[in-house]
Amino acid sequence: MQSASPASSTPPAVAFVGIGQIKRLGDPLDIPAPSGGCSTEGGEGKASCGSSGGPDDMPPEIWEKVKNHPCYSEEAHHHYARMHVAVAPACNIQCNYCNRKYDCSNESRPGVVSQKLTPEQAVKKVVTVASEIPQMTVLGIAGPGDSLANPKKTFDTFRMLQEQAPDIKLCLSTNGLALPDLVDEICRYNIDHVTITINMVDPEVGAKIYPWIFWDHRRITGIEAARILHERQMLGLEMLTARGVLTKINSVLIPGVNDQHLIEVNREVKKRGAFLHNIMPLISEAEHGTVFGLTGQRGPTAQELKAVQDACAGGANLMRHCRQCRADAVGLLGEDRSEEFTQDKIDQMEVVYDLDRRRSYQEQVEIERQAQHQAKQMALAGASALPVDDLKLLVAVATQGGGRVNEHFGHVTEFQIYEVSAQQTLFVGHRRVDLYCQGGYGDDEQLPSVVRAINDCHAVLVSKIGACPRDELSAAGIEPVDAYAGEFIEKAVLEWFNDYRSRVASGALVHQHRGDAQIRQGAFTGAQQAA
Ligand code: CLF
Ligand code: SF4
Repeated sequence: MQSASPASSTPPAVAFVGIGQIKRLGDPLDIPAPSGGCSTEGGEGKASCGSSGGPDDMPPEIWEKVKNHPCYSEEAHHHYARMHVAVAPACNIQCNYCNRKYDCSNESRPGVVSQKLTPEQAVKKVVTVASEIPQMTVLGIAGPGDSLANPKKTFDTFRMLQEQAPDIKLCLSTNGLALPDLVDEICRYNIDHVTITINMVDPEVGAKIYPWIFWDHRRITGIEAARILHERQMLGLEMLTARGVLTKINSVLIPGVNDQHLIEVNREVKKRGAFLHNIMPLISEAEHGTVFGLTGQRGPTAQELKAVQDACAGGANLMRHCRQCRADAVGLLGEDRSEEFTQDKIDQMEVVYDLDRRRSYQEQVEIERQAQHQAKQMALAGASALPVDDLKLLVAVATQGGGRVNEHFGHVTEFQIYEVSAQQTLFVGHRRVDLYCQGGYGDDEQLPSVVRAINDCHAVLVSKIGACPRDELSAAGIEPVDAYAGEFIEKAVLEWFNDYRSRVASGALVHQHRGDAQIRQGAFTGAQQAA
């Protein structure tokens, strides 16, 4: 773990401008309660809903907003897809992890240039995708620059889409500089979900991340730039909270710059009503041509990322299923179908926006989710019938979606990782791996890297597995399990866990701690999958 930035431990000397008020950071705010809403107020340790919450954890009107948003609900990301349209090329700030030749790395993996669209092209693309993929429920504008530095293109897209496809949820992501001026516009178009990238609440930390901002018709640098950005971000967040817009905060974890400081960020955004906090690893490579890439600033290891996330427990709820997707991503999180919807292909497609078909698909999904929820509750009841212990371990799951164990070990490009105890199963992340099965044959050279990627797990649940990987996993101490093929994931994980505990209790098995995993970072893209 990197040491805390010296600046992060001292309270900032600057004041920030609230809604018609001036307060010092850390002072209590008098913001109105979110209109309805999942309260994030309260002291640390107070339970509140988050991306892993369900209908029992939040008011019905909030559940309505999040239940089919794949980023705001962890459960939804197994079933529902999002898409982004790259209509916003300009940006009003500079981040040291960004190279303007590439997508905005606040919401996108740097290194992949998007096809930029006009609002008209974008709307046609969304309607086309929604006709083909009924589980696509959310349109996000996340770059390739900043959505609110391009307000006309962003809001024209939302306005036109709302007229043509009113059932699609609207979502945007911003660095926050222009946000306070545009909150009314955001509310006018019923944009219920806004992400603000907040990497600091101390301008001295900010000055290490942002070399300049463009503000009030001039370029401003240094601590002054970071201070203005910070004040605008806090004000924008407060204004959104006051209007009942669900706000997610993205933070890029930069070791040695803001790692420990993000715990304070988490606290401050919780105070201001943020719904979720998504702490993402810095992706930094020299070939991206960013300041951080060229100066050798590294990204965090997966263990460092998890340590900061765990240290935020009790604060704003964390999102842990982010895939750092591209500004033109299409599909379920973790898959990218953008290649199926390039402009030339869309020009050839006949589009019929069939709202009934979309609705009936989504009704089926809701039935499936209810069954999934009930199965999980029953498995949890089974767990609590066993003697109490404090065992908590990780399980890797091979899935191709739908919330079920339904992928062959050899076909996995991403494992989902669950932390399981007698009290709960919790999605804690994903692990990208190279395909083991190449054209019908297992690639034995890949196998050790797959094993290393899940080396901290006690078991891997798959729909099927060959003899060779089965032996290698067992030799490494990871139990290969295909007994739950087709079952709901949480139920399967809990049932395996109960069985494991019974074996330990009977002496048939000695419980042992696992080692560390070697985890690959970065977004999952079609190109990487094929490579
Ligand atoms: Fe897109 Fe972002 Fe909306 Fe989601 S993504 S604008 S909130 S619809 Fe999601 Fe992608 Fe992570 Fe963003 S997985 S990078 S959090
Ligand atoms: Fe790049 Fe996004 Fe930062 Fe703008 S806000 S500089 S586009 S990463």
